[in-house]
Amino acid sequence: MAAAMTGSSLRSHQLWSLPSSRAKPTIRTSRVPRRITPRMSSSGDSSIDPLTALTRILFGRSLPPSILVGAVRSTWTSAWQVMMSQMAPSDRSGSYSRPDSPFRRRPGATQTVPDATGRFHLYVGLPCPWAHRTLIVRALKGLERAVPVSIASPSADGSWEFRETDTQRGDYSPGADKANGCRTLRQVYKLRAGGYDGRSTVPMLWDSERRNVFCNESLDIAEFFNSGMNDVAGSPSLDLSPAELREEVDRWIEIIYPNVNNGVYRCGFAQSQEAYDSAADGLFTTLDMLESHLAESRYLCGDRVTLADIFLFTTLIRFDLVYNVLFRCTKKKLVQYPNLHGYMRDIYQIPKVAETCDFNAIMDGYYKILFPLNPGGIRPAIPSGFERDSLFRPHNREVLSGRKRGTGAQ
Ligand SMILES: N[C@@H](CCC(=O)N[C@@H](CS)C(=O)NCC(=O)O)C(=O)O
Repeated sequence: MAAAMTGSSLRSHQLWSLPSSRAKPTIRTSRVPRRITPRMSSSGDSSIDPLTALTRILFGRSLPPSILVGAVRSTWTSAWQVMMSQMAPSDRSGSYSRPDSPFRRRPGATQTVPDATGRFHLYVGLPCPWAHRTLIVRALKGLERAVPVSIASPSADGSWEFRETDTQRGDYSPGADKANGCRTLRQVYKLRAGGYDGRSTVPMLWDSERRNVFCNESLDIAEFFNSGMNDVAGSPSLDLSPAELREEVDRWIEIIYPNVNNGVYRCGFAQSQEAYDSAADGLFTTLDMLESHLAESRYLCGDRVTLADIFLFTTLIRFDLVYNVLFRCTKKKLVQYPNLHGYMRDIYQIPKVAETCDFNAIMDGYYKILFPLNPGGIRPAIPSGFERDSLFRPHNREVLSGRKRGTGAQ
């Protein structure tokens, strides 16, 4: 095919008359402006749509007058600001400030809850990077049977709902609320004694015994899954935050959270140029630092995967798919960072991790739902380097194992 695409053959009509058994090329030719003939310049075109007809009556074939552009621009900007302040609350400088999770578990998160099979139910949505953390830790710890999951879908207004009609694709299929039979996540939150009228976010861990929200902060849920349910976990000996590395893990999390995990949101949800500039600077300075660190170290804390890696991974796997484009994290693509891209593939290839990554759900969940950022709702193509095959390419990062290293997270 490549050989067939020379300049002359692209121009040739023969390209379009391939035998029907062969795949048709999707390259289109555009109509080249032709010499004007009296017929083409006539304005009596009966096939134009009503909107085009109206604008032709109002403005002829020229652009709308600047007074109209100005009026539409200020109306749209006001509407945008209202929608943004609802979707992404910001401080006075226009910087996104993520609301705190009201149901926290730290420091009790590390306490073991005995006999916990079936007591807890996890609510997640597949596009959400915070929920994704909990799904990965649940899978790696072998908690699938002990902690059943319900997968919510984003609705048009950005809240979470359960759709019975979605086809079942195993554990990670969006569908009904299996614990409480609710239609929306908001209804589940409201079931708790005392009700609730805050944000109904995922991930949320529901305590079926006490009929209450146990926790809705991903960090706490991940820590609880790591160490609080070992008597019912399939892999109790896997420790993603071992005592000897805990300080280092926490230090990495403290660097990654504001600059990368939340940093991409601070770029995408910025409501002033200054807020965006500062978020983008923090994000890319941190990515550059991580790129150098990961040249020497297989994972963030050496040869062992920790919670810090899982937390970084769920942002990296969405980077070129979403954040680079929709959130304007444009300085570099993740594929331009060879160590970070290899590191991301290393984690993606850990058994059970790839199944938790649903690229269609991720892309739809951002491009089709975050209306103020993408009013047309058009979802771009999967960028190269992020197709499933590329992510399964060998990463060769085993060679870094066993090397002496600095801790990096100072
Ligand atoms: N701090 C929370 C953040 C969770 C969060 O913001 N989840 C988003 C989806 S990515 C959500 O459910 N938003 C719905 C809303 O704000 O109403 C965590 O890490 O668990």
